[in-house]
Amino acid sequence: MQLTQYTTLYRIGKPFKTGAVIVDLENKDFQQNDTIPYFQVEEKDNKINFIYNMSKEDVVYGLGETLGALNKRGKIYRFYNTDDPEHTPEKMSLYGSHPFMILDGKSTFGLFIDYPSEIIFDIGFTDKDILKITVPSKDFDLYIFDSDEKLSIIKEYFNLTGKPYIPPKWAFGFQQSRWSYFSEEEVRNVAKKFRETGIPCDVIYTDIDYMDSYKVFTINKEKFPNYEGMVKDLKEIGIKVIPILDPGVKIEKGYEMYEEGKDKGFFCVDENGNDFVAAVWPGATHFPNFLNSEVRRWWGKKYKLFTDMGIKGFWNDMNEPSIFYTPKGLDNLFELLKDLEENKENAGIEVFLARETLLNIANNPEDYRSFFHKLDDGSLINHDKVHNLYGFNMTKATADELKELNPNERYLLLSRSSYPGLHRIASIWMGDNKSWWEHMLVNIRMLQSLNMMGFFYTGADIGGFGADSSAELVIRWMELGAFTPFYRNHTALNTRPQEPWQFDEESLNIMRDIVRLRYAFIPYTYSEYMNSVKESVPFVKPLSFVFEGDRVKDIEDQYMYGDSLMVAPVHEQNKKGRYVHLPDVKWLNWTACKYGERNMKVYEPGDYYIQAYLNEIPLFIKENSLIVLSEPMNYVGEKDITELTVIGLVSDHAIYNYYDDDGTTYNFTKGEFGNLKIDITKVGKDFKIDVKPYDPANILKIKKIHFEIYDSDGSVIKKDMTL
Ligand code: MIG
Repeated sequence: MQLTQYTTLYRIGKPFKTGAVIVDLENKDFQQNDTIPYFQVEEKDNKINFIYNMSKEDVVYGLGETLGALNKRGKIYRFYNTDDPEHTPEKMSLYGSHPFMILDGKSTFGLFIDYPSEIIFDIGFTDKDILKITVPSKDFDLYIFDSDEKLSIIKEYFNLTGKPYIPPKWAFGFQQSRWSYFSEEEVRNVAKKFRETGIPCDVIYTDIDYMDSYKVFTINKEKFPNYEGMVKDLKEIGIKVIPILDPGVKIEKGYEMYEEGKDKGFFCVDENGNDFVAAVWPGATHFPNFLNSEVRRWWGKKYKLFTDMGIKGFWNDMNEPSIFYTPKGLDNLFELLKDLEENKENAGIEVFLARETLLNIANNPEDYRSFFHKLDDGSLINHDKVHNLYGFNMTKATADELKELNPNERYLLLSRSSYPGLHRIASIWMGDNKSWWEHMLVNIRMLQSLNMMGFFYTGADIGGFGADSSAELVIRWMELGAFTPFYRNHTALNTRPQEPWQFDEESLNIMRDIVRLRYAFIPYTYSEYMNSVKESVPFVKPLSFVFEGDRVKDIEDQYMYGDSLMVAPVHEQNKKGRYVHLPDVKWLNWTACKYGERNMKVYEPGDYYIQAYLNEIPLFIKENSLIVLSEPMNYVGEKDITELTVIGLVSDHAIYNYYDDDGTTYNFTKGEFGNLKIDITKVGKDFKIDVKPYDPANILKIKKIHFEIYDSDGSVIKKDMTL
């Protein structure tokens, strides 16, 4: 892969090889008195600070899975992967670390720090005009992307770290989950219910309760007497089953994973060389040492339990790694409680201290400093130094083995924890959000920031994970989710059920329409996704990546979904519409409800209040661009797509590059894909339509195209074309 002139690597010390990058750039070894562009460099207390004076107009983009605004100014972000189920605005860390940002304003440049432990970005929080990046280490790689173009910086970042992961096409279908479906019967019933209610669905997840005592790579035979049969039967109706996997291996004599891991020395060790103990779901566990390639191979082979059943999707959870407590942490707590009990007559502040200790017993920084990884060269490294790589390497174990088993077959693979580079082999969902309206906005912003990092295939738990949800919230979130690549309704233990039929008849009908609309959009979504990966352009883009000017920089709750469609979800309670900014060009407003019902109106650029009742989501097609739709189906690939509907607002000329392939293999890399170059030119009051197919491998089954082309005055011409 060729990188252009404007990416420079500044190597500081002897960095750990993280696996984030796929090219070795010639580095500029950084010496004490060297300078790097844009930043003032300061060495203090074994930390290196990079300081930049921001101008008023500077906007900071990126940083992937972080809370707060899309413009990252005004907040501190701390990269140290953590399992925090309370995504409240002040939080600085989540499950993944993505230290890549773009500053756009007076100057424009990009920066990526390849360092797998704590990094702090203070972006105008402590001092409103100062960007201060702190790395508490003298061994890391710093990349500066010196370009004025945000999209070229991103392209360069993808050249450096690799292209985004491509899931199978069915991964764009609707997915249902809950913690937990407790039995085989329950899973089968959920599947049946989707087909009975006519709501399309492609995937159902089984959360931790399918396991025997939370032991990874086991199945609870009482609750799931025939997991394999369930997988096969559901496949018959187009539903794929995806199991969850946790890294912690239960300490239990006779349990294969435990015995093998112990015998082979595959677990992380403590300072005395004993297998490190941390408690997670199964109680006391050992953590596999995923930073070692032999361990990764061992772990990867275990997925065979599922791949033998025909399972093609996996969900790697808890891999920050999440720690509920360690024996040491628990002992500290008991000591404190004992003191408390002895002095209970006078207990005051001690109660609060005990409470704090109890809360901090999970994911305690000290615990992360107290275990070690044996690397391939036999050396030991403290976990803290490579903390952010744990989930990446667990997921690498999965991906490598899936590729080994079936080199030409795509898989759906989600990880909760991540680091740059993971985006090449898998993707992430946004973790444990809540059934809060505020978290819809978080979802919309994070979707854009994650796409900048190459996590194109992502989304949040639709309806919210923690807390109970209302019908209205689930409906609005189902609308938003219909326009995110990963579309999964999921909720936590003991929360109100939120499958589409759990509310009332009217809500069910609305949700059916939404999911069907999603499926009608799959030809467009898939085509745009594949084109985005090919072109190295984010699939979801902020408006400010497409349009110029200050106004669009403030728009964070509307986004481009592919090149032609702008989505403006309603994310507030009790609203019957919302304000929408329409930049620069004319837009075709399709505030959509049902794929077949189109009440389209042409809008001039400007700001509008757009009406959108509960069953409607505001969608806008950009002037001189096109979208393609098909009839919805029960699941992706249920039927061949033989007819397409092409919709657009053409005031001049529009081209659409419709792409499709077999959806399950990598044969597209050998030219086995189909293309329709749809070219529409306005001629007087009419349109000239030209469609050029490229289809050497006979992928396309399209026989007929319905055109529905709007003129800037709102008039429409409909034509059919037979291929
Ligand atoms: O601590 O497996 O983010 O999606 O349902 C909770 C149970 C553990 C966290 C995941 C969530 C999943 C849950 N897990």
